[in-house]
Amino acid sequence: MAKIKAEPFAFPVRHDQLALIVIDMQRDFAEPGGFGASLGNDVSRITRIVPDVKRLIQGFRNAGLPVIHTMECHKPDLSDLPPAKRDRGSPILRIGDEGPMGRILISGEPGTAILPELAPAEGEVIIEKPGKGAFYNTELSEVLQQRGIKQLVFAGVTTEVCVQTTMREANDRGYQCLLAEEATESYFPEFKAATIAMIRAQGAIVGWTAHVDDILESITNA
Ligand code: C5J
Repeated sequence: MAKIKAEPFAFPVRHDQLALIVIDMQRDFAEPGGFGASLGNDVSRITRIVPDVKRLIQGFRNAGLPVIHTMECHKPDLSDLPPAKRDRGSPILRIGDEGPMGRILISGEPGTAILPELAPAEGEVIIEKPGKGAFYNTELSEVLQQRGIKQLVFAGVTTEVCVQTTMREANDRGYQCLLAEEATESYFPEFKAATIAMIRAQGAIVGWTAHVDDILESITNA
């Protein structure tokens, strides 16, 4: 069995069952005027990982392996946005409000789009998700089952919110999950570090973590 160098121990990879899932690399989380900034966050932390996410995506494409993209967003009529989510906290702009990049986190708006450098290629699956986890109220389970995918490499933002939630959902559904350390980021460095530690603690209780170079070496030599 092929292995990817990982923590807390090598990841037993099956290249024929492997996909990359890129979580929420959207303008609304990475650019001034978006949702992340409206919550008071330093969004420049997010754009810094773009080159690592990009080379991971390119590596999967070059190896002919699936790349799945997710976007956190809601229907224009807000019917999939619980008031408990919309009304939480005191952001400058709430989900659905008109901002400099269009309505915040609404499907089809310019700010909701994936960053142009990481734009999905023709034929790649894009999952629009109303929750933090990508399995909740989406077609992700069916997409993975139809393609025989049983192992997921994770990239994207934010590490402790949508990435971790989706990893936990996937782990509970029987998927083996590997987080690409340089290709994920949080607005809070301490939350990223804590998430990496808790994912791989207790014998990979949620999953594995690995460096982008080690993942790329494995899929390049597949
Ligand atoms: C957040 C996400 N942080 N994509 N969304 O609200 O992690």
